[in-house]
Amino acid sequence: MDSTGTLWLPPGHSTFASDVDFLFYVIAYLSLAFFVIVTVGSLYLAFRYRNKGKRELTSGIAHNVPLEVTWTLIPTILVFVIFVWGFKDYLKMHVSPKNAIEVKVSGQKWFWSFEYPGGVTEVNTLTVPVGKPVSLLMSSQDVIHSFFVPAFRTKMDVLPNRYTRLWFEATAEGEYDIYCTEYCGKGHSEMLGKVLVLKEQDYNNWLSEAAAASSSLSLEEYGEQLYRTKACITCHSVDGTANQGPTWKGIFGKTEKLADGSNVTIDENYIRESILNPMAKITAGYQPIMPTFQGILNDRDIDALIAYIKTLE
Ligand code: HEC
Ligand SMILES: [Cu+2]
Repeated sequence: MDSTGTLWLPPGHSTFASDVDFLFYVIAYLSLAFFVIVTVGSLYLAFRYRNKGKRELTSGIAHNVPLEVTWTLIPTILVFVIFVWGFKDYLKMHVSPKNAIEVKVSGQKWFWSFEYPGGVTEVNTLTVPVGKPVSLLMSSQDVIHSFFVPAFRTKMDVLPNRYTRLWFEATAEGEYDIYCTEYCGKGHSEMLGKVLVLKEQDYNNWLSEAAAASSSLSLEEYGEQLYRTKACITCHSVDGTANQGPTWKGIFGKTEKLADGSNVTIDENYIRESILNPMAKITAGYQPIMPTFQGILNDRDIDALIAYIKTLE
């Protein structure tokens, strides 16, 4: 949940920000309460039993069981409550969900680099979708750094020769600061980055565009890559064998028979429609089981798949 921020931290924009702030305030105010009790108590006792000039004998009290039990039990219970509460929040923050997007983070003097699924890399900007768990697998190229995103209330050391992990789920689009919080040398204070939180669709578009731009693949090669990475391969063969879906071999330009008895020519628009709205026209002899790729494949991806299909003579 979002939180409004504290005296020390900016407004929180991750799923656990409000939990962290709440527990923080509970501990801060408890400490303040005990500080007041102890300080006021000792001032009072010092004043009440100050040296008044003449010596008085005390009654020789050795102990007071109810009082001692109270001052032992109450703090013990409080400490246990804080421990269990904090431990639960700790687990929540440290065990990443299985479906998290994994980004590889590398810290080095004095910048951050990020590697996304598919091999896209970025420096000092971590681009993520809003409302999706993102898990960071982190290591350092040189000394110890620490990855801190105050707005997400999450921080983790980044070590050489070892992986550490951190995850978060951003709850609002925007740009948030990344700091290195482990003194790592001269440029430490300039080791800054940004988390760019985008709508899921924008993130997907950005990622596939970056992937297309970063690789020197031709449109056809990129299409072949999508065929394999976007699961088309599980249902469509390219060698002529029928699978759960029709083979793609030699289909471009051919006339296809549809389940309703009509015919269509397989062209760019038919392929595009088959990908975005597979239920619109069902190929004769097949079940309507193809999932829609609306929102998963962008225009460039579709162009690439069409280009790839054209190569399958
Ligand atoms: C779960 C299986 C499955 C997956 C995954 C799948 N398809 Fe299909 N696809 C089918 C089936 C079944 C048909 C035939 C029925 C229909 O038209 O919906 C089909 C039809 C098509 C057609 C029309 C072919 C023709 O001859 O009429 C195209 C084009 C197509 N799929 C492209 C794709 C692309 C591109 C992907 C991957 C991004 C993909 N499919 C993933 C099952 C699948
Ligand atoms: Cu650093």
